[in-house]
Amino acid sequence: MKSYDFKSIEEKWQKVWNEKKVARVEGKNSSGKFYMLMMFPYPSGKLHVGHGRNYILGDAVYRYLRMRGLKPLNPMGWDSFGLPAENAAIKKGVHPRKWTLENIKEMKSQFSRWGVLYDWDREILTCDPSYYKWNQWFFLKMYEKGLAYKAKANANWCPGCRTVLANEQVVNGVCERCSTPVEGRLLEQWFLRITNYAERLLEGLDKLKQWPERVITLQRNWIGKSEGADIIFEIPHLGKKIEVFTTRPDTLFGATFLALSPDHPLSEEIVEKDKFSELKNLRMKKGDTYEKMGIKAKYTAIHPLTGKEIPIWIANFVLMEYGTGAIMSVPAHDQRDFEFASKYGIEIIEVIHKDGGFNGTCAYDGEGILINSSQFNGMESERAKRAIVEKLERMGRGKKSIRYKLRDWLISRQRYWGTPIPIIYCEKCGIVPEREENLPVLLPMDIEFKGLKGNPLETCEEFVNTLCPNCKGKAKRETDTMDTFVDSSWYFLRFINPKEEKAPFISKDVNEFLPVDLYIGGIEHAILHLLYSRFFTHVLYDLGLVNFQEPFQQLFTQGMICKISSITGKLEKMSKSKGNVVAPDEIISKYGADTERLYTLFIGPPEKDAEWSDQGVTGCFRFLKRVWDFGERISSMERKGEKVRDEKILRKLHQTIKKVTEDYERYHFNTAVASLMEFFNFFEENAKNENRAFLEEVFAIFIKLLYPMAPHICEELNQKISESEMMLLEKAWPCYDPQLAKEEMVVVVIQINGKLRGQVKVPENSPEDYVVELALKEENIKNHLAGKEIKKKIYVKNKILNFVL
Ligand code: ANZ
Ligand code: ZN
Repeated sequence: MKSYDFKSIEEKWQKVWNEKKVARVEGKNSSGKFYMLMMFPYPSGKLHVGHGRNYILGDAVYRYLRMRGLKPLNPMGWDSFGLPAENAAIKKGVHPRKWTLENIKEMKSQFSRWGVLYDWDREILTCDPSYYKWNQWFFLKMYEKGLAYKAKANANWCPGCRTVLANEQVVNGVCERCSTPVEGRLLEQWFLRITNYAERLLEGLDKLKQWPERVITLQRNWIGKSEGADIIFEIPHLGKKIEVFTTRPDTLFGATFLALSPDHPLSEEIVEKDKFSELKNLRMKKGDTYEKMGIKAKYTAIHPLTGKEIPIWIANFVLMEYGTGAIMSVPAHDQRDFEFASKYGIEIIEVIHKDGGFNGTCAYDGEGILINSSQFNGMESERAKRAIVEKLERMGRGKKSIRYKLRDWLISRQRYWGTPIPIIYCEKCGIVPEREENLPVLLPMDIEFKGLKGNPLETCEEFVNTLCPNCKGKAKRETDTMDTFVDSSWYFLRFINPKEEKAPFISKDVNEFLPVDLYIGGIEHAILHLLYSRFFTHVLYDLGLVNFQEPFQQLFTQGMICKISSITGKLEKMSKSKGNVVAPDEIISKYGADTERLYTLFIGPPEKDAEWSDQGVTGCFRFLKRVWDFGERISSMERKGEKVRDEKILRKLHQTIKKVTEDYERYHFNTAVASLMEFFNFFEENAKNENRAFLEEVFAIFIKLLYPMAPHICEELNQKISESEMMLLEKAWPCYDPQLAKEEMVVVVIQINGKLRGQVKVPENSPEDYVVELALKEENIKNHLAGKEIKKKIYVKNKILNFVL
């Protein structure tokens, strides 16, 4: 008997799959289209087993769908612009392109060693001019439509690196790279007007029935729609008005002061000159993480309904980015206002009454009956909101208003390794978009990186100096590059026509293939990437380039793999920086890729985080070895006599087909593995008869069920025992006989402290959880357990469940 030589088996099949290009899809497939997609990776270097989860899961789905008769489009590419490449370049002096291409080569070979299949003929590279040209083209289209614009915005500026940092690159107020204190700077930057699409992006969420609820909620909160009113307060001494946004116009009579953001355009006009340094200080300490602080203004405002004078404050908890950057403060009914008013001794008036409501120690922010509100007294909050806004509207002092938390998308990066923004500044004509026929605006390659500071494009004469497309006069190019989220906002469209030179894609083809039927990726992309991709698709719909508005029909987000960190000693997401990385190469050379794949799928429910265990790996290896040995045993048996069926094994087999099929349909690979292991144990134990024909029949089905998860070993065994040349990938998924798959029902008696209290009827071999769940629904059991604590549960399969109190 040959022993399980995973190394040569895996190499052999990987070669076959590669050479035959088994995952290639040309045009629309006759068996119906199915587009599945794994979020494409950033080529950061070697992948670890945590990354593997995504790709292995996707590959198991892919192979399963193949056996169900589909030939999904399953492409792969590289999200290959971005900061790590540039940082590596500055540190080591290698060009970002070189660094990136080397990583891609390594990662591609890792994919191959995992045995994951993609249509590599469609591979795309976002850092390639043939790709980023279309980022520029989309930018120009959006510019034409007023969806791309330039404005001043606050940015984190590191004087050390002479560059803008993303929020996550600022650690405790200093630059994560050079530790220089980061400054706030107003810079001219480019934005995409995603806020124009806030309502549509919100409405679109209702149509995404096959997205995880959690992601829908995250997106909804991110867009953050609030309905309320804009109310105008006059400042007579200044002859100006301040507009506030509130969701609670019903509390208007409780507004005892106005609070303005330190960044509010009127802030400098309304504070005394000698308070300017204090104001500056407030600007550095904005938001909820700081203690509430304020400066009293020298002017007062007039309450629109009472006509009373109320003070104006500059307050650090009011943000310029939301609403109007100014609020009416109602300390009795808003906790932040309450804390601020308490600190500075400002008047507090209760206007919403409710039993257990405002009691003077903290704000009551619920609804209730209006008091201290003149003619509105006695009204319910809901009605009062409408009545007060109507009154303000009649007076011209306010109006209904809807606000969103969503901000426009700041796409400017003062960085090299990204798509140049195709804009030219002409001495005569001002801002001029580059002409379409001049695209792509190429990123210059000839740059010295070692020890570099700031954006090298700024000092690259050949890049910056250009001629105006309009007047042919002297002009300079924009040196900002685009956020890399632009690249990933439409790559799923490019996969349809990856080599098209005249357009980003061909609409007719894209409309046939999209939306993506199944999108698999990490929950960390729940907000930005998915929102930006949805935004892009809505815009392309409006441009008439695609005929659908939502790009991803079904979304599956897998959990992360964690391991105890050698640095923090805690269970952490697997990552290089935590010192808890397991390299696939190690596992593959010791046990083979099929073992890694099987274990990765067995590790737990795929949507949940899971802890990597070395014992789990060896367990899976031993299982595959036994499967191999069994296959060897069958293939060494003689074919003689008639097929003799074993009813018991057949029943179990068909139950397993049913169970595993259902698991695959829901991507519950972990329970599919468990069922297959259980079946195999049963099969081994009961396969006493030496009838090859029957054993072979059962085993052939078993390896089909195992195949999507452990494809190499199964292909090899299939070739060994079956007479046809057909690969498993091409074979059909097994069907079960419903009669045989029907599970026997058994009665489990329920005891409490050893006394018989009831019974439940359940399928044979039901797991404990399920039986407990049913038992707890029985009236009699509920009564006996009421108010008592279950100390222990004793479960004897198919017989007894005993609750010990
Ligand atoms: C008066 C009021 C009374 C408020 C009350 C709340 C309770 P959401 O739901 O998040 O939209 N607000 C408005 N703009 C703000 C800004 N730029 N910075 C900080 N706070 C701001 O919340 C809207 C509420 O948050 C608004 O309604 C306003 O306070 C505050 F009993 O106005 B409210
Ligand atoms: Zn010009």
